[in-house]
Amino acid sequence: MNMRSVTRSRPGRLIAAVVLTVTVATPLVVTNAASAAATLTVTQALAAQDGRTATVTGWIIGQPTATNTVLTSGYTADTAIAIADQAGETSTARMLYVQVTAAWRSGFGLLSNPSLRGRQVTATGTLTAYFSHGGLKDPTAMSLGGGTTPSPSPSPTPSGTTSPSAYYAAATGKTGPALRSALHTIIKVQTKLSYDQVWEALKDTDQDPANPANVVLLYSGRSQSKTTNGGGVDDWNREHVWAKSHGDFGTATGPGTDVHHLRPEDVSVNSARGNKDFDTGGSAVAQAPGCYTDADSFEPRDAVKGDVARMILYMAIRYEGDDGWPDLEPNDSVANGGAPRLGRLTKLLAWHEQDPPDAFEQRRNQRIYERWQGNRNPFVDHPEWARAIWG
Ligand SMILES: [Ca+2]
Ligand SMILES: [Ca+2]
Repeated sequence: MNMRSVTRSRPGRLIAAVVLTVTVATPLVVTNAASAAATLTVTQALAAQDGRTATVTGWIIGQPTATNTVLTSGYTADTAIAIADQAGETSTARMLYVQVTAAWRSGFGLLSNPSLRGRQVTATGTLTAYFSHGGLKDPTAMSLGGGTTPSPSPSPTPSGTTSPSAYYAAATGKTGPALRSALHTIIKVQTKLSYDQVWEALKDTDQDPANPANVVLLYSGRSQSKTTNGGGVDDWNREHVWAKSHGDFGTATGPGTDVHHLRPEDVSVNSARGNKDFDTGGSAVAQAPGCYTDADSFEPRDAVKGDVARMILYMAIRYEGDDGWPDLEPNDSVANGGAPRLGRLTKLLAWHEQDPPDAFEQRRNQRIYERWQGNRNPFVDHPEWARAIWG
């Protein structure tokens, strides 16, 4: 049996082109859009494998036959399809395996309909493991969309994302400890990246809006080529805004690879910040105009003071000590050492208010949600929640 894994095949494309004309003549839209619930991307569905019912949209990649095997030609059954946020996806880790139960096989099985590879599909069902892999089972609705040609764009469709109001439904109207707890439950559902994947993510999340070949460095504000990442002089590397020694979480998959607080920064500026707490004052930092540092603290430039604060507040709520990582909390000290604490909270709250979220920060939050982790920073979406929790 041909167990070829994910590869492109030119003959397959030619056959697909011929069969497509038949598909167009007999539309396969079987139900109307199911439920009023928001539609998830594949990234979000992979982050929410908790048995919930959800509607997910993605591109059909092939037929899963084992945990890490997806056939892209030579299909053997109509019983399952693998879908992804990008039509050209090749990593099974970024695919959702969708069970195709009997009622849907004649319309959506790849053995019967090999031309469906590359088509966009929307399915409603239970988010739970399938083939020991992120899955959607027992579909109650399936439909095709997106036209007959896969979008050349690598971006998922903005319309396929949950609106912040639906995302935060369980937190709405709460305050204090109840709000903290509701937000923690919402944002801890996420895809976790490897430290290597963080490079790729930052090139997307921190892209210079004026130059897509560049990223913008957090403290220095410099726009710099995405490809100059590394450890050399004037390279950019991965700055942990919540310094990783504060809780000693390192760079294993977890808080040390959570891109909500990881940012591109010049190697020497990253070093100048080191693991210091945040506070005002000190002397000017070389290569980072507007930043200051002294023996025990670092002050970011005005334009990102609020960004820094919201990243720290995110970390406080995301990490509550219940999933094998330390309970991270901001406090008012600048002598926290290795404790899972970061200061100074009073300054961070003031910075949060003087520098509210801007378009760059909002886009970044949205990209992390849609494309990388499937979770959001609540303080970018709802700045008022900082005072609702910390007074
Ligand atoms: Ca800002
Ligand atoms: Ca915490």
